[in-house]
This record gives sequence, structure tokens and C-alpha cells, in this order.
Amino acid sequence: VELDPVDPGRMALLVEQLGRFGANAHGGVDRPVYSPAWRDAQDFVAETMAGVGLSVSRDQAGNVFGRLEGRSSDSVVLTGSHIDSVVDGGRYDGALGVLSGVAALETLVATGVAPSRPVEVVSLCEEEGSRFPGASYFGSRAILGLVGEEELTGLRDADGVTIEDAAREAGPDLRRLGECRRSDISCFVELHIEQGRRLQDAGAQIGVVQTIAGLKWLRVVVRGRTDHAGATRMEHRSDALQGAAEMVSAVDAAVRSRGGVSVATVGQLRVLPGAPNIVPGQVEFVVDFRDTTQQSVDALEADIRAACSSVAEGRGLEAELEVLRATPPLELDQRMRQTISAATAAVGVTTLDVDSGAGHDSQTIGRHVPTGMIFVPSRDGRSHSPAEYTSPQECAVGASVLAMTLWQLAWED
Ligand code: HGY
Ligand code: MN
Ligand code: MN
Repeated sequence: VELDPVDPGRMALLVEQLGRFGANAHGGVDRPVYSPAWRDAQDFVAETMAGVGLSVSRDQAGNVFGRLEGRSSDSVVLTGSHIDSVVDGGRYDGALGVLSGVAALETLVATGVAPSRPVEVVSLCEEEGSRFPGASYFGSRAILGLVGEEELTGLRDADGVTIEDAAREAGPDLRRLGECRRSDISCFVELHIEQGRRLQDAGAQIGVVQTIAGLKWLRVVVRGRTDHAGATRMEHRSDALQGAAEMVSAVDAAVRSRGGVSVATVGQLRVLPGAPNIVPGQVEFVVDFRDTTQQSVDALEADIRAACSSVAEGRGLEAELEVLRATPPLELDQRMRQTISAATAAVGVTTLDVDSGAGHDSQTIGRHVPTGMIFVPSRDGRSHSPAEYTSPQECAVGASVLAMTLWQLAWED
């Protein structure tokens, strides 16, 4: 079949329009779940879905679905991604997967041929865990019935607002989350920016994702003793920040010595009491570490624990470690990978088999239904930053490959 290629100008306009919701003063996007910017973005997505002829529905998590009926009411081919962003994020992470799904379906509707089974594009309410740490993949978990009752009041943002109250403010009633559960999804395909630079370095237009890396978040609390910054001799101090600093660089050295695709990041650190003239008594930091095999993730954890406890011992400090989050790696469905590869051949683009260092909703959904991911390049690999960029041409190629993939999954099968 010859599908009309998606127009780059169309993609550029959609990205620009959606990027306005939560746009900040320096070109980044702040669109935390259930914020006013999030609500307006979901309204824009709903209008855009309706505008291309999809029937729109919303569930009580705040996920927005655009549906194209099939000749049979068989199980649904689902595509989409997340609409929320990290703090000061970019305009493509998550958003491009939603917009590409809409643009792909617009192209498929234009064929005038109804699919043999229903197709839906979903704008998932929350993936990042950026407003409610621990809420990650909230939208996809609601669809799978994996949100625990205790999360509704247990998950709180920096101001202490519960996720349930924040949702009610924006519309959804999380008390009715049970209604979100769907058992009519046959497969899921997510288009996403690579957020790394392998496609750019290889000059490949599309990445066919093989494995999504597993991750853990380990919180380290270092306890020393507060003292007067001026009157306390250096040899008499138990300085929690000096210890934490040594631990952070020991973690960096440990992960670099492992090489390969292992990564570890300390992006969050708090010093208490936090005054210039008080020797820090307590420091808390979180280590985000990842690899594509569970065995490597676990080995990394052992390295990090060993590094922290040896520094603590050497400095007479206490170190308390707690795993905040653990998501195992996921190898994506073989048939879905083949279908995506066949679509890239039909469209005529260059491809590269890649793993994903970033986590995605596909990592959750893919444990329940066959799932595949399509990557488009990120300029210089930049993401989770206002510098995030994918050209209109690259966006259009991605949406065209997604359209061909959906054609094979819902029209041809
Ligand atoms: O952290 C991640 O990999 C994703 O962006 N939530
Ligand atoms: Mn992200
Ligand atoms: Mn993402």
C-alpha cells in the first residue's frame, strides 16, 4: 500500500502548538500532571484528535483516547505516549508520540479504508514521576489496573498535595480509577525521541527498539554532626556533606569502571540544616542507575552500596540506603519489532536496532501486551532539557513509519 507521507510542516505546527502549554521563559516546558498546563494540553490533544475524525474519550486517570472504529469490534491496536513533562523539559519527550499517533491516523483515515479492527491513540496522563515521585507510569498503570489504592493519598507533591486532590482539581476522579482498566488492547506501539545520540552518530533515520533498560533509584541518607563552621577544628568534624561528596564521586568511578551501557546519575541532593556557617549534619541524595540486564543493575547496586559504606566507615558517618524505585529491563516483543522493521522497509528509511536507556510507558504496557517502540533522532542526544530537538523532517518520517506500522497491525493482519 502507498500511504501519503506525513507532512513535516504539519508535525512542526503540532509540536509548536502543544509546546505552548507549560512553556517557560527560557524555551523549556513545565507540564506536570494535573497542572493547569497539563489540563489545557489534554484539551488541545482532544480537540486535535476530534479534528482528524477520531472519536474522543477520557478516563478517570485523565488519559485521553482518540478512536477509529474497525470493521470488527475486535481488540484494539493502541499507539500513543505521555503528555506530562519533567521539570524544565523539552517539547518532544512523550508529546511527539501522541502527536505522531494523531498524524499517522489522519493519514490512515485519508485512505478511506476502514481498519479491520479498532485503532486508538492515547495521550497518557503521567509517565515521568516529576510531580509525584513514585507515581511513574501512572496513566499506563491505570489502564492495566496496576495503581494501588494507597497511592491516591500516599503520593504527594512538593507542597504536600495528594495526587487525588490534584487530579480532582484538574477534573479526573481517582476514586473511580478502577473504571480505567482495559482488557481490550491487543498490542501497543509507542513512537518516542531517542534521547541519546546513537541514531545521529549512525546517520540512521529510525531506531527499532530492542530492550528498554531497567532502573533503580537508591536514596542515600548520610548522617554526621552539626557543628560551628568557625570554631570546630577540621579534625573534630563529622561533616555529612564531605562524606556524601566522596560517595557521589565513588559511585561515578564505580559505574565508569563497569563500562558498557551502565549509567548512574545523582541529580538530587539536599544538605541539612543548610546554612553556610553550620557544618552539615545530614545529606540526602538519590542515585538513578540503569542497565539493560537485571544482573548488571543488581551488580551496580552492590557497587554503590559498597562505595557508600566504605566512605561512611572511613569518615565515622552513618549511611542509610533505601530503594525508592525499581523497574526491570524489558525486551520488546519480537513480532512487533519485525512489524516495525517491515514498516521501515516499506517506507524506505534507514534504521538501527537500539536499546533504550530511558524508561517509557512501553516498559509497563509491554509486560501485559505485545509492545514495540519506534525511535526518532534527538539532536546531539539532548533531552530532559529545553535543548531537546527533532527536525520536522525527522518527525514526519517517524509518523510515516508509525502509520505504516499501524496499517500492518490493524488493516492487514
Ligand atoms: O527517567 C526516564 O527514563 C523517563 O524519562 N521517565
Ligand atoms: Mn522523560
Ligand atoms: Mn518520555
